[in-house]
Amino acid sequence: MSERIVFHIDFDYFYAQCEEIRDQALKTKPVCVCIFSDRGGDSGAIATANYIARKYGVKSGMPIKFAKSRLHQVPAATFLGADFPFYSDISEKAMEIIKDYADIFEYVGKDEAYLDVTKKSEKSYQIATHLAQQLKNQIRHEIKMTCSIGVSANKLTSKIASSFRKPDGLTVVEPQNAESFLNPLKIGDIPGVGKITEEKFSEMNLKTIEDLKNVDIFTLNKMFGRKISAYLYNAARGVDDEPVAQRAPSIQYSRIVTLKKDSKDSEFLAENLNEICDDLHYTILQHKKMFKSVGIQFVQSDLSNKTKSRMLKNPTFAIEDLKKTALVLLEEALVDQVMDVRRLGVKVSELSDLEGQSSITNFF
Ligand code: DGT
Ligand code: CA
Ligand code: CA
Repeated sequence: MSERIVFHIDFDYFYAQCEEIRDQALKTKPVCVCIFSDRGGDSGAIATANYIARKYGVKSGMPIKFAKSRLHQVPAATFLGADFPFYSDISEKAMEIIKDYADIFEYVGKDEAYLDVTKKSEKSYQIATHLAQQLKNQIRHEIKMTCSIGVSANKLTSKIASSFRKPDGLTVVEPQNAESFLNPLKIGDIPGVGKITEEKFSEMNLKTIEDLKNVDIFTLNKMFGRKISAYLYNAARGVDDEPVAQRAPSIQYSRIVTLKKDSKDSEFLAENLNEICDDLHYTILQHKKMFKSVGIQFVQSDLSNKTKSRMLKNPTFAIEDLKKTALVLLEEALVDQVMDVRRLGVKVSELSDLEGQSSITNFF
């Protein structure tokens, strides 16, 4: 494969940073985003935490109770329930910006993507570095978010590079520096190498990627089989031919609001729903989209979620279709509603472009 330049971009402490974007006052406090289980109280796990909370030892996946005890001496520490529609919204806005920087854009997940920028950078690391800096700046200005970018000749090295300096990092590894960049890193820094594999190497007194390079391919084969050992052998040398494959997120637009009061009154909720639909419809038109699926979401008084959605017969951009469907879903959802609703959301998905529709008759 001829020389490429590839970015890996990863948003910093993503869910927690989204909460900081919504409420700037959180920026100076430890913030933990929690996924509460339905058992109530503090049962559940930490999805992520900002870097202030991490200083106190809070980690993704940790029980909420542990995180609270680590932070018990910090009155400002804030624990928030995860608000996935809001994080998706921010992710979509950021991805819209990012994809314009790529020759080939590969969406990996809500906070992560690969970009092949070989053409856009004219194969120059100087131009590529400038491009990455520009991208970071644009995301900072328009989304108010920091991210970390790794730049190298392949996906593997760029992925390692993006997590090399976090948050707000930019790590450029030119091909001639790839091995010296990788050598001192831990074997566990190679994507896909988990705790168990790392432990196996550790028992052989192998810790760094440089140590791994001293293991011959036959030994690796015996330990892991052909496929994995080939991957490890190449990874340790910064070799990876995997192409950046065009992949777009399945886009949806959503709005969610916290109601003035917790309620399950259908008239009150319908009024709010109406406003949310107006707001959401504005976004749909702005992006010149049609939708085929409509959903509503309740965040209930205990922060648990309830969702309902419906597929329409045909794609539409009509606000009447949006409002009518959302209202039907609301009425259905309220039939057996026990708890009050704290937050109310509407989303549309199965989107298609309004432009480029072959015939106007499709609309009517
Ligand atoms: P970082 O290290 O600055 O990239 O921090 P994050 O929080 O962005 O970490 P990352 O990139 O591994 O994960 C992106 C998001 O995925 C994160 O904000 C929350 C979610 N997530 C990560 N780990 C877990 C986990 O163990 N459980 C759950 N439920 N969600 C997780
Ligand atoms: Ca991240
Ligand atoms: Ca990530």
